[in-house]
Amino acid sequence: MTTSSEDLKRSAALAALDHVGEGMALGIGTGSTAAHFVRALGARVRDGLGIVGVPTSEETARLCAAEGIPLTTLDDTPHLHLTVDGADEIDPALRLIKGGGGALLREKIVAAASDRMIVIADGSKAVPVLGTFPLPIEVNLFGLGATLREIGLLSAELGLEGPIRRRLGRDGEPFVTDGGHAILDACFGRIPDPEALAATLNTIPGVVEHGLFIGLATQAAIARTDGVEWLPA
Ligand code: ABF
Repeated sequence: MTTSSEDLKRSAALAALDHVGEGMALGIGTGSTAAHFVRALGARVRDGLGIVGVPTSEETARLCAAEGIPLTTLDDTPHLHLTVDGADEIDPALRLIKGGGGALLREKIVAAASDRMIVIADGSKAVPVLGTFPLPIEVNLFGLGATLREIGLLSAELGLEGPIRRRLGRDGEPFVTDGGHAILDACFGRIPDPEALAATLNTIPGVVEHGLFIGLATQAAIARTDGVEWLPA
């Protein structure tokens, strides 16, 4: 029997669910892998598990509501025990690219409010070096052209070249995040020094947040056809 990519995503989600316990406050991720986690968590909640969740997007909030998962906010619950979320790329040092789903700002705020973050993914997301997946950068709409130019100039100083494009939605219109911002996708190909790029992006005023998650993930459950690999082992 062949194992589909959805089967693998579900396996990773179920592995993370084993780390969820009674009374936890959870950060709940966004994307198709996180959606498997939400559905499995919903089944546990309906069986009596008492948790409360903070969703990382409006989309996840809707899915949680449909599953009957009790939700709260970081205003009412500013400290979370665990966040479970997907990623677009994971390197061996547990550095991530996130934001392909456009939810990176809330995802990063929620992850930062959590004691632990488990990343769930199929094996295609594990890479030796970040950057094949275009890096999402969330920017304020004001001054977008100037911010894009500055990102290009400062990235080039780090030796990073490649097109930086404003993301469009499925309807072909400019994509707007839950926070009302634009996303720029930076196609660098390889990011040998993610810390340096993250530090540089953090200095640009129009950059709201970027998709480099460094020092946030504590574990990753990576599902392959022969089983779930945990990082660190
Ligand atoms: C979120 O969803 C994002 O940070 C990431 O961009 C995306 C991964 O989606 P999927 O699980 O559908 O590949 O976790």
